[in-house]
Amino acid sequence: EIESILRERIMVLDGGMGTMIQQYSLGEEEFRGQEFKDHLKPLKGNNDLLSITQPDIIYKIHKEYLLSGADIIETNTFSSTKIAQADYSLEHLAYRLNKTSAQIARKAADDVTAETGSKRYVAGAMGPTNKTLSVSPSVENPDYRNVTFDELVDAYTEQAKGLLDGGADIMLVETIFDTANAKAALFALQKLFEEKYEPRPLFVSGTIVDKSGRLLSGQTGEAFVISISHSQPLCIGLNCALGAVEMRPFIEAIGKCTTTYIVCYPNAGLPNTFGGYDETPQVTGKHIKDLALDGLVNIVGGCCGTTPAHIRKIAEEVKACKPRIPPASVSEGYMLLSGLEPFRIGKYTNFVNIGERCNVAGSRRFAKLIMAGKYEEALSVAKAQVEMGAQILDINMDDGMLDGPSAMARFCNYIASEPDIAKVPLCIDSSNFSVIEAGLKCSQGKCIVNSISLKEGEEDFLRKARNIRRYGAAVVIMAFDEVGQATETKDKISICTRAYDLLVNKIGFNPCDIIFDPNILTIGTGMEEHNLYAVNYINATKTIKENLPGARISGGLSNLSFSFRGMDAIREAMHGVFLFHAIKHGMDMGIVNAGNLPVYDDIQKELLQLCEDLIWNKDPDATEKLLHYAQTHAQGGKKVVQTDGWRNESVEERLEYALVKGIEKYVIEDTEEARQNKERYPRPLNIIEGPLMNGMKIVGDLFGAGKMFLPQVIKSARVMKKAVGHLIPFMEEEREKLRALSGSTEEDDPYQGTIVLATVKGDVHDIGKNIVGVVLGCNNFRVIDLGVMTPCDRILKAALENKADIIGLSGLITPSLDEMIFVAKEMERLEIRIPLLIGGATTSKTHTAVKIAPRYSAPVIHVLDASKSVVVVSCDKISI
Ligand code: B12
Repeated sequence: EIESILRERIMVLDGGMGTMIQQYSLGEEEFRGQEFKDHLKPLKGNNDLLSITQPDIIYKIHKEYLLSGADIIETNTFSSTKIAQADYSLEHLAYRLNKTSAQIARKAADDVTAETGSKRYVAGAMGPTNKTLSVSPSVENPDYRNVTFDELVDAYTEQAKGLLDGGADIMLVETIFDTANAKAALFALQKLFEEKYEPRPLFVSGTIVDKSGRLLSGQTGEAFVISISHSQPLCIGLNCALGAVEMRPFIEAIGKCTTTYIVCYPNAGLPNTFGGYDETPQVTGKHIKDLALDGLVNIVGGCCGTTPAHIRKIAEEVKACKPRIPPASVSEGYMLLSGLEPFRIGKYTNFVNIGERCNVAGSRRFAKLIMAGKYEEALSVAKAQVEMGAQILDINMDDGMLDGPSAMARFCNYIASEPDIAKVPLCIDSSNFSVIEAGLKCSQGKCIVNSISLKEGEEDFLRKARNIRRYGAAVVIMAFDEVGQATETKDKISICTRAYDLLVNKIGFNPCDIIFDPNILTIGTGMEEHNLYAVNYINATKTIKENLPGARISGGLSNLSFSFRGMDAIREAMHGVFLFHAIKHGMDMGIVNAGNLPVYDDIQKELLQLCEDLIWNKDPDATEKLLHYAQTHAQGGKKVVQTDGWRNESVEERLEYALVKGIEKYVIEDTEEARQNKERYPRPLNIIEGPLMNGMKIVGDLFGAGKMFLPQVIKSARVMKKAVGHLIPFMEEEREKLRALSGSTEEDDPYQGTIVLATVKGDVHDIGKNIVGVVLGCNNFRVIDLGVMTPCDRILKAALENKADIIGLSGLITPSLDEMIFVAKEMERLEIRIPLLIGGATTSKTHTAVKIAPRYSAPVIHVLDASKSVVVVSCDKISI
């Protein structure tokens, strides 16, 4: 019913309750009423209690909002959980508070429905409580929490029961500043809807605390949407903390990443110095109308500082506006995960590295630290992996000497305290389901569970899967059933197919949340029956990917080479070769030691052939031969020392080699040698655009072909940056010379113009953009470089503040193209009239012309490389 109204028009929610109550200037006595006159603690300020002690006032406020045009009113239950009521020693009252409040709101809504003939609804409000699951209240103990997930689920269950029994039509989890708390509320609601109550539409509303665009617990809006979407809300949105103007970019960002309807109920502007709100109904109404006119909202209302007058104005303003049409699909076919930041695995994602080192069974160093209780130090293991390119972190605490659940919870809490680590999603890894649950209960992001299987039968499997879904996680399914672990291709396929069928067709599990692990088993053991293990994995992977849409494939790589323990060079070569083929056949991700994977093309030819033979089982003596190789060639299996033979090549070849291999040692020396060759490279920029770009192109090709992995590309990027860094002073010197030649002095305005440069939101590539910045800087442009992952509003704000003459956007991944379109659209909306430059490897002349330029009526120019950027920005025709 509500959904059909939402398709037709923008609905209106009520405004602030607290502000309205304040107008009654109630004293302690009125808060207490008859019933609580002897209560031991002060009760003034416990607004929710007024539903019991002053029900007429609450009814009147509801009615005022309804008569002002609100379609939906919120129950007076923001703090009606036993956790929040404990402040007043009224925890025992929680159920009654909720039921009574819902009944009052129900009556008000029904009365106004009868009076006006237009149907009104009651939203059962569930607030965040006064405790946060993701943030420690103690500075000294980052892992300490003053509430548990289970306590929150229990409290929210009781609250929800009261609201539902009292007649709420909608359940509204709101003012979320910690997604983990919200996940507990959603967990409670999902369980109630599965077991006891007819499901009601769910609205989920987060609170972005400031202009950083993050919740208090550190998540971005998009990561928040990913973390709560498993609960299938009808509506997602934002409320509180900001006014409509400040909220706009975040509402827009959220709207772009969800197919749900959007609810927006901001404060009446930002608070003044006394904490009050000055924004008038007219101003709030206008801002909300702007959002509506731009098709960004489906439900609007107000939060702190808003009154029935605000709601009346808002209702009037949006009456004639069309509602936002939610996109039919967003990230269709993508696996969506989140830490503090979103992580989308889709077509453009290369192999995903799951860092394996935070595993007590797999890393001696990590195990030692955990056993000694040195969790803070153990965090450095996690951090190093993220720095080396791990995009997800596997955490495993399976050791007989550890209390698994508490070790897992403690480490996850520590991770939550370290944003550089917490930004990536976690993979909670255990063979014990209670350890898995302990990890999920401490993670605000959308995690991966590693793993469950059909080992204990279907019932156990589905029970665990349903539970995982309530926690909002993706899941790894091991190819293991009641009979045992699948080793043959056909068994791997049939177990995975059966599991998929149960998950997708029986319980409606999202297929994009399923990852199969068809078991990477050890080869080269000397036992004939193990010879086909790698082949079987690869073949099963191919069939599973072809036949089970949405599902991904993962695996633990180190198992493969277990029989070559102690021979790191051999093991790494085996891993490199295996991954190269498995990825081509559909392997999406793997638990690997990020940073220790060799480049396929780098593996010494003879070793490569031996690994190929072993993996594809082409030679019955492959194991023997590989062992022999290890003993004779690789210094007892230790890593093969890199020789300096390449140093004899030409400088161009040396630079290329250093980039591809990620060797920093000689790069400055070589760059300098190239620079000295003035005949070939008259300008330093020629070196960047020549040998350095050529090297990066090869890196890109190898990366695209699955022959190089992210950690290695990071190394290449460092080498590139070092080389460019060496050239910068010379480019500046060149600029000074040119200035002197042109006769300009220091007193003259040194700048030809100002350009704001940024890599767009969601994109981390900055090498190209930095070069453009240097080149323009050296050509007398004032460059304001906003860095990477820059949201549109920051770019435009910087352009306006600095009176920029040009905006330059850089982007190297496919999603950046859409972001660029968005920036162009926003520039048009805000009537900015300066030229927009588009650059970066994925951008193109055609895309710029067909997709970006039509969105913006001022010039939009695609620029192929940094040297062209000078010509373009100096061209009179583009300035207006
Ligand atoms: C280095 C690199 C990385 C480094 C980036 C380090 C850094 N600090 O920049 C790291 C390892 C972090 C990385 C990460 C990823 N990368 Co990457 N990366 C590359 C690589 C190999 C080289 C890019 C580069 O620096 N080139 C050299 C510079 C100088 O060239 P350029 O940027 O094009 O810039 C020139 C011009 O385009 C122009 N220009 C650039 N910007 C601008 C702006 C303006 C205004 C103007 C005028 C001109 C201009 O001037 C520059 C100089 O002439 C490319 C491969 C490639 N062929 O591009 C992949 C590549 C871009 N990456 C890719 C991918 C998929 C990723 C990841 C998603 C991988 C993953 N699985 O997670 C992540 C992205 C995460 C994210 N959210 O952004 C794909 C993108 C595919 C796609 N179409 O989406 C590529 C193409 C590789 C591939 N073949 O698969 N990557």
